[in-house]
Amino acid sequence: MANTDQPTTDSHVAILAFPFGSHAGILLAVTRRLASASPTTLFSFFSTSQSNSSLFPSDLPSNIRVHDVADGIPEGYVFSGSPHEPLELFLVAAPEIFRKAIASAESDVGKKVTCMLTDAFFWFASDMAAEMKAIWVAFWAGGANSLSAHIYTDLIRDTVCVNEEDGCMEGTLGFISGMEKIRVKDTPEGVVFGNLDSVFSDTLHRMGLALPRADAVFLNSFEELENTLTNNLKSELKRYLNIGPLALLSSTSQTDTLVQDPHGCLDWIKKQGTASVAYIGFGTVATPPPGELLAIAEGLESRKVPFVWSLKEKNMVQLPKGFLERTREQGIVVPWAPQVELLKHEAMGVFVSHAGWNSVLESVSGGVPMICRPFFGDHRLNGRAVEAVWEIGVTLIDGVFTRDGFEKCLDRVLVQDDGKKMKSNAKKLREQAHKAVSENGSSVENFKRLLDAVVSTLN
Ligand SMILES: *[C@@H]1O[C@H](CO)[C@@H](O)[C@H](O)[C@H]1NC(C)=O
Ligand SMILES: CC(=O)N[C@H]1CO[C@H](CO)[C@@H](O)[C@@H]1O
Repeated sequence: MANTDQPTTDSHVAILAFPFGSHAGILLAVTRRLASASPTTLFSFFSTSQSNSSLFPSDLPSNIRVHDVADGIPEGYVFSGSPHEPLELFLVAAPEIFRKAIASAESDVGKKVTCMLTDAFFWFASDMAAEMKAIWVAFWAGGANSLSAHIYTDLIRDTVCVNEEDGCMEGTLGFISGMEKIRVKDTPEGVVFGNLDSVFSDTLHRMGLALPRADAVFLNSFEELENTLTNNLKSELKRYLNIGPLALLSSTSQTDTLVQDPHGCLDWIKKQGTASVAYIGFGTVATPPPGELLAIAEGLESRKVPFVWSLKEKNMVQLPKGFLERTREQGIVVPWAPQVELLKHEAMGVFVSHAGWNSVLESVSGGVPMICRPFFGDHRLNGRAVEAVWEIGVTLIDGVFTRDGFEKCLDRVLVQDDGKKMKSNAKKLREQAHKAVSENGSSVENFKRLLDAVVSTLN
């Protein structure tokens, strides 16, 4: 039965979010843009209640409906403690969870789903959409390099050795157009090394095989960042749409939104010199171990670099004794920082980061060089692109902080000629990023194509 308070809808889009990390938040941001561009389309957004609660869905337009779905954790389940466990339980249960939730939403509104817009992880949406006679549009939450690593997983496995035989890890992926500078050892775990049979590795492998069947694949990036790889992926996928950087779009379209800055980071950075500040932030899922936090603190102190350090409250006790007092004039340590705004500030000199995709793109959007400390997944790949493809930063030696290693990186990026080159490369990318999201820019045109794919009714 159709409710009476529905907007008149000509199509019904089901959005299937991956309820971990930053995936659902970005998908919701894109959904908002689609919903405002197509007010007569109904968007049903599905995620777990835990994920929904962190998205603040209070001010949603009337054509977006949020639905809670189960988290896939069996009753009475005892966790073994592996960090991938909640993700894997959800992935295994996801097809049935979403099938039920979609059926219930369809009967609520009296309108069949015409498009499935899902996180790319949900490879099963390909068959599900076909059964429902709906189209499938997939959102890839990383960049082009990691997407390629998964699309070409079979080719990579067939071409290079698997599981670190023969010291082949230093070899490159030169046989994939656009990945010439990426080494085998930079690839995400589960492509050629690590556990190839885990639920997560299997999901990514199946995803790579399914995506060429998707009606469109979109991501938060811009074409000019990787021209060769863009052309390559356009030949593999039906519609390959770079629609970012979203960080630049949100600031232009929502000028009325107040920036949250509870700890006064923006007031603080205003008083600093041009390109002098180090911003240290590792996102929500990663924190370096205590020994590395110590190395960061010592490096900052010895090099006297002004800093904003975003550090979870519970980790602050691991800072060296007296560090906060001694550096009171030099920098601030805060439990949360307005990252996007900080990275846009002209005083920002270097972003010390885990090199997660959104962070990398935010740094590029601000024209800020990076020091990368990769943890897992696509971080090594992104760090490699930062260092060797775009030449806008460095990855720490052996991928971890030591006092000496961090000091050398700070010197290189902030002081030496090398760093000036990185800064100028980063500024060029920032210009291209701004162009991509301006009138007639590639990302603006791609967003129109995405809208077209999502709201066109095939049946
Ligand atoms: C965008 O494209 C249209 C149509 O080709 C053109 O008239 C307009 O001047 C362009 N705008 C910019 C900013 O290039
Ligand atoms: C439908 C909806 O908006 N769902 C929920 C998202 O999560 C919070 C917290 O669990 C709920 O209060 C919302 O109702």
